[in-house]
Amino acid sequence: MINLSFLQDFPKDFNFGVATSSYQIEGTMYGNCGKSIWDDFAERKLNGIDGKLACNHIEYFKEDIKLIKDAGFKAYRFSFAWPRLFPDNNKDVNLKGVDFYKQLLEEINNCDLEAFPTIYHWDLPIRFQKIKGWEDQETCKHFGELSFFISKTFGDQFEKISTINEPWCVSWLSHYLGEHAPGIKNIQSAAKTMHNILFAHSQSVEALRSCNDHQIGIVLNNQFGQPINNNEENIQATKLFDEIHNRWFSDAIFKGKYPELALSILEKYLPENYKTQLELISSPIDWIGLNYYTRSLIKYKKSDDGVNYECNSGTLKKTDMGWEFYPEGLSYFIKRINKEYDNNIPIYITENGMANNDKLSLGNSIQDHDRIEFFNVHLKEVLNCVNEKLPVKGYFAWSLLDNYEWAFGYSKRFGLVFTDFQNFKRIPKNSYYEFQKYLK
Ligand code: IFM
Repeated sequence: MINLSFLQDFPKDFNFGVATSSYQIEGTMYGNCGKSIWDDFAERKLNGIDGKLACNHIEYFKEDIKLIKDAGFKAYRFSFAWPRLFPDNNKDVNLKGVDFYKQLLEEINNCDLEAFPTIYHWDLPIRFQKIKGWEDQETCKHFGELSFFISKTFGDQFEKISTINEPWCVSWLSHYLGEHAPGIKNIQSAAKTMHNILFAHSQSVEALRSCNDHQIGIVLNNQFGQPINNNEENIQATKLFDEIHNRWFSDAIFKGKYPELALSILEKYLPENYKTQLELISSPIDWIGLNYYTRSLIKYKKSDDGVNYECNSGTLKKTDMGWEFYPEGLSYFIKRINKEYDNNIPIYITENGMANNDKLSLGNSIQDHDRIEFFNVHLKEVLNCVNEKLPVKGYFAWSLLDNYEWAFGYSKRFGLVFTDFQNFKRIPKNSYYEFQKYLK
């Protein structure tokens, strides 16, 4: 029987937590929240399926924090919604928004959980899209101001903070592949945002350092790329995939440069002073967050813009997203960060989890056995790394609740806790109880 009994073998100070994000759970119709690029994208591209209600976390947050506490987790990773704090412009703060995050942080701390806030998890106020959003460095400067505000207003309630969640998704997925808001498909926009989102990170780090004594990180989503076979052109294509998806961000942050192959395609679209800005981008951080889900099989495919690859899925067991179980990739990236980038930096697995087609069965139980297996195989990789004395300090399951899974709306369930979207009832799944059994 697959279980999580080996959680007890982790060191006592290892930080187990759960993660969520603002737009995915809060509900934008509550508390004077302003509109974001996701409201606009949902209206244009997703038949209006948006985060208006989501999990109504705004009203249910105390219940949600209690669920985290009762499972025995020690940390909670969440994000601030920029349009909730500044709905109409960059000056007038929404007191209801401030009040919400103050209450949330108070509740987290009263429950002896460690708060791990993220400043940006994709809900950019729609007003910025009028100046081309992340394509314009004005947005980055405002992001620095937002970071300062957050640190000054809430900074006594947490030690660790991350600037940006998954810069690859903010840039490539949203401006080249067009799958996320604002839904642009254009290499020039993609290249600009690949750089600007890192510049925004640097503005945030500078603002946070000027204000408080936080331990600052950034959260990168790494995906393992494997050539579909050993043909030389597929091996090269995989190198390019890895540079665009992964190394672009880690090379910039830890080495102050961009990787060669990707740069040879994207450099012509970058601002002239990008090298000077890379100096700021690579200013030291205190920890790194790694989100990990799956691998892709990479095949050469000619494209006019030079992005000569396509991603395929293999034959391993898959989640409801169609993503293969490939736990070896998680330890691969932990080791790579440690060996190739910084052999001291504390690493937190800030997201890992799976979508499953969960159904309520008789007696309100949810038998998400596959999810327990997913956590089992991935957490074993993490434990091996800990035993090899790699500086992995924590692991956050994605996600506490079934929530708004972006372009998939409410159809993909990632939660340890089932959300009934009709009445906001929360029903812990078997995977929740499995963590509880060994963490409590
Ligand atoms: O739901 C997302 C989350 O917002 C960012 N990382 C991946 C998750 C699953 O797709």
